[in-house]
This record gives sequence, C-alpha cells and structure tokens, in this order.
Amino acid sequence: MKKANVAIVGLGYVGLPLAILAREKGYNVIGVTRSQEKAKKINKGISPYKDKFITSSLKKNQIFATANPIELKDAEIIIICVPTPVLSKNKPDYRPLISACANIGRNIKKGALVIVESTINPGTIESLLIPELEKRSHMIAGQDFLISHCPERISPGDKDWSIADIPRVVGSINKKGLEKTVRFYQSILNADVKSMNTLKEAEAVKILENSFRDINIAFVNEFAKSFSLLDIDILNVINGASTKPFSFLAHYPGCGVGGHCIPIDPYYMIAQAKNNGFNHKFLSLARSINNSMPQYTVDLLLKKLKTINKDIKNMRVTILGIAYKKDVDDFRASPSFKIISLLGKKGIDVVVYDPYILSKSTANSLDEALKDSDGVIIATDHDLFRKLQPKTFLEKNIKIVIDGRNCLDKEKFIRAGITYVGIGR
Ligand code: SAJ
Repeated sequence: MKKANVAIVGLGYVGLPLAILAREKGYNVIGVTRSQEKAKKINKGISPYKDKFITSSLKKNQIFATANPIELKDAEIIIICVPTPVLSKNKPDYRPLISACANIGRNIKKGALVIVESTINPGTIESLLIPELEKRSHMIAGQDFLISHCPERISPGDKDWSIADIPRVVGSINKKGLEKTVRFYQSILNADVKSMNTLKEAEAVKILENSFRDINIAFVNEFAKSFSLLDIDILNVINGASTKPFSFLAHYPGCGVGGHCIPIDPYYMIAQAKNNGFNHKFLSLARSINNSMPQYTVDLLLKKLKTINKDIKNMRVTILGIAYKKDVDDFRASPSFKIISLLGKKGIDVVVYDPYILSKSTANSLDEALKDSDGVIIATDHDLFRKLQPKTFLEKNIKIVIDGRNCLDKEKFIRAGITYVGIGR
C-alpha cells in the first residue's frame, strides 16, 4: 500500500527524529523548517545539532527538508513539532504554533490530518489552533480536515528510550480522526498508543506528566537544602528510599532545572488555570524552589571561597557544563546561565567549559578551563565530568569543588583533601 505523504513542521529535537522515523517506516517525508540553512544541512544528511542517533540515521533515511511551506500541499498527514516556549514573566508563547498553523492553513489539502505534537495547554487546539486553521484554509475542522493531539515524548540523549519505543497518547476531534491518528502512530512505533476521550485529555496528559517531574525535583531539592543542615547525604537517603519497590520514584537534587519541557510546562498550566480563576499554588511553589537552586549553588561556593585569603574580585571560578542535562548540546533554560550571571555580579572572573558547546566565549579544553581557577562548579553531569578525579584539580591547585549534579565520588575527593560540597551532600 502506498505510504502517505507526511509533512513534519518544525525540525528540532522533536521533529527531526520523528521525520527520520517516519521515513524509516516507508513514508514519503517532507520536513518544513523556518531556517533555509537548517534545510540545506539536513538535505546534505548533516544533523543540525549534535546527536549520535540523528547523525547516523540521516545518512540512511534521507528526508527532504524545505523552508517553503507550499511543499505542504501534497501532505496527507501534517505533524506540528514547533517549540512552545514562555515569554518574560513565564507567560505561554504560542506565536510559533500560530505561525505554523497559518502556513498549514494556507496550503493544506482537503481530507488531510493535522497532528499537534507540541506541548500545549488543555483546550488550546479548540480555542486557538482550529480557528487559525479554518480561517486560513476556509475549511471546517472535523469535516474538511481532521486534527489530533499526540503530545511529544522524547528524552534527548537518552540511550534507553528512543522515540520509537516510547508509548504515546492520542486525542482527536472525532472518531475518524482518532482512528487515523492511532493507526499512523501504531505504524511507526514499537510501543502502545493509548486513545484519550478528547483533545483536551490528550493535551492535559503532557502538562500533568511534566509538572509531575518538576514538583518531584523540587521535592528533593528542598530536602537537599534541609538535609545539608543535618549533615545527611541525600543521595544515600534517596538510594535507601529506592529500595522500596512501590510508591517511591527517585528524583535527584541539582543546581537547577533546565530544558524545553520541565521548567516550562508547569507555567503553561499556571497561566491557563489563572485565566479560569484557579491558583496553582503547589506548581508555583515547586517552580520557585527549582528556580532557587542556581543561587543556592553559588552560595555554597561563595561560602567556601571565603576560606581563601584573596579578594573575591581577583578570583577565578570555573563552570563545567552549559548544557541543561548530560551528554546533549542543548542549553535551553540551562541553570548554568543563571550561575554564571550570579558569579559575574560578584565581580568574579568566570571561565566556562562544555565539550558539547564550544564557542568563542568558552574555554576550548578542560585544561584551559581549570587554569588559575580558585574553585569549580560542576553544572552538567556530562560523562566526561563524571569521570573527573581529584588529581585533575589538585595539579591545578584547585581545592574547592561544588558538585551541582552530585556526580563525583564525594569520599574520594574529601580523602584527597579537596573541599567538596554537593547539593544536599
Ligand atoms: N533534573 C533534576 N533532577 C532530576 C531529573 C532532572 O534536577 O531528578 C534536571 C535536569 O538536570 C535538567 C532538567 O531537570 O536540567 C530536565 O531534565 P529531564 O531529564 O526531565 O530532561 P528533559 O527536559 O529532556 O525531559 C524529557 C521530558 N520528556 C518530555 O517532555 C516528552 C520528560 O517528560 C521526561 O521525563 C524526561 O525527558 C526523562 O524522563 O528523561
């Protein structure tokens, strides 16, 4: 059976792996991106960002990328994977999504199925996206075109969970849309596809699951602050609690919560609920706890730097890690930036190094980054940093290490005479 023409709108960390997977499964795939340069790279089989899966797969599964939305005209399935960030004051920014819907509306063919993967608030498709699509296409949703929501679930850089293995949920405008959407995902995934009763339920699933993660991280971050005053190592306690085979799910304290999902999605719900007269106190509190972790980490360092008989303005500090999580080159909402800014405000000379994110404003090597440093903060637990040994610091005469990701061997560093401080350990 001829496989449908599938168009993926948005070729970032979500859209590109999906485009490759659909191509792998035999669909004719067009990738639509705003960036001509990104389209050119992808058409040459070059991944626009560092990701081993993408780089190797693009060569085997060539997709056609374009910056011209008119190429959507032959697509039977159009999947929207554009970012849904927040504006200042953490208000949802739906502009990329509205713009994508406008482009789709102008080019969509009758009978097409639109699937939204971007993370959105419950009710957004009905209240915002369908009106935009109908206005631009002069068609009627549910009749002339179908629309569904299948919230993206991707864990960038996660070797254990590739996009094809992660179960999904689907909600749609009607039964026909639901069946068509479920069939499509069943044809590309090796995982279950669960049908939700409504679009809103599908939209709510993602917001709930990511808010769940954010509050759990805040929970352990608060315990980390409290346990550190009792000289209790929270990592050992979490490992102890993890022996409970039910109703405990380990999360880990750190110098902050970054990325394009976890620190963003709760703000979507907070804003939407506020419009409906409900105040998500718990989500807001969790967000403020997680947002306090960069300052908490810097305070740990400043306290130790005071033991050095040197004017703080003549000090140099090394930040190891810019990426928001290990072994990726994605730095969106990374707590590292807040840490760098807080230290800069103290007049401290800050040197940054991240093997995945090299630029003219960062050191080009670990050796260069550690030179003449008075103290180090590990802000990302890249494998390279997890393997660091005390001697690497001692040979540079660095005696203060703040482990913002609790990824080093604490006892070994303390035995080597290094002042080691973790987050809650
Ligand atoms: N973090 C902690 N403590 C934790 C876990 C994470 O401080 O216990 C921090 C990380 O350092 C990072 C941020 O939170 O800065 C986000 O980490 P993440 O592992 O949640 O990474 P993401 O943003 O790639 O999350 C994705 C999400 N997937 C989708 O939104 C579809 C999330 O729902 C997944 O739970 C997560 O991957 C995952 O499980 O890996």
